[in-house]
Amino acid sequence: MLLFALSSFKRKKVLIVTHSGCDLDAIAAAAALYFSLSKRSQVKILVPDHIAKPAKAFASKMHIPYSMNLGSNFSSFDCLLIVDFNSLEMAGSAAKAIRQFNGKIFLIDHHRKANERIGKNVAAFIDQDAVASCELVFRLLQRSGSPLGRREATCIAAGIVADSAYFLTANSSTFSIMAEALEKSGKSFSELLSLFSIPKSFDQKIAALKAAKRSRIFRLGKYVVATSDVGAFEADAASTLVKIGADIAFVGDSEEGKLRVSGRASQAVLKSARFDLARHVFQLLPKQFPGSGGGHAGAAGFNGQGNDINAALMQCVSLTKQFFRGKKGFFFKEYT
Ligand SMILES: [Mn+2]
Repeated sequence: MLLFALSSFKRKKVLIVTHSGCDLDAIAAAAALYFSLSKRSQVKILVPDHIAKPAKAFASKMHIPYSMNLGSNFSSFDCLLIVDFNSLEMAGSAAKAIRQFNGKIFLIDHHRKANERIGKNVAAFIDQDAVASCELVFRLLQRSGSPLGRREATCIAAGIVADSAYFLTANSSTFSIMAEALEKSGKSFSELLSLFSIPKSFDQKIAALKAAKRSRIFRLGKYVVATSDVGAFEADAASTLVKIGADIAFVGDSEEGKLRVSGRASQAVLKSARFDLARHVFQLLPKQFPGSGGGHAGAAGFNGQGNDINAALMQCVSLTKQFFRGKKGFFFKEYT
């Protein structure tokens, strides 16, 4: 369902806002809109607080201008165009100014609708079935009869690759949009990827390999759980353990009384067992260890106080075990 057209922005001062911790889909969707609208409107992009590395690299290579802070008041703009989020919680430091904004708010997103609406005067284009906000931007440009220029097409293709996890969650319509966007971008697929791929640093490679070398391996029914400790890049190392075979990985570090644990889980365990790292492990960790934990089903973390990383990692394993205990085929053993 399309509730607005690009003509709504004609000759207006438009502020495009991405979520805080802006990812590639968000910056690419914002930029596709920016390039398209700039011909007839005054447009700025706001990225509140923080931008992820691939998104930053892409913005720099594509010459996408954005600000990280525009003050606490958006009254110099006629309207806001919110991209890739629909809850004020994701707006970071821009939340207050969005809440107080008196003009019209437009919104494009593919996340689940938040319980609380972002404002009163909102025209929202939300489709949870879209793999990326860039897919929705493509549909908006197409239905508004706006030609897809090289830069817009490049942005749309990049956002789709990133948010579909390199097409893992793609459907046939993703591929037809991708085919058109890539053709109009004038780029090959590998040229597109080079706009946002970040080579791993030396330290990152060592951390991932050390995590594998020091890992403890457990079997939980048909699933493999791995734990490890490294001095840095825990999240990265946990992803690596999942890539090389673990269904669930916990990697942590304790330093000067501070304790951090990152968890990652494979799509297989999320889907077939309905396991949720945030709910079943990380939100429960603070009962034993002072600190706070949370995140998503497949990627979550804990930050707190403590010196005993092994105890924290074993508590993660034990909470995971509790979830699987009583399920068909349950048994537990450590591989040594
Ligand atoms: Mn997205």
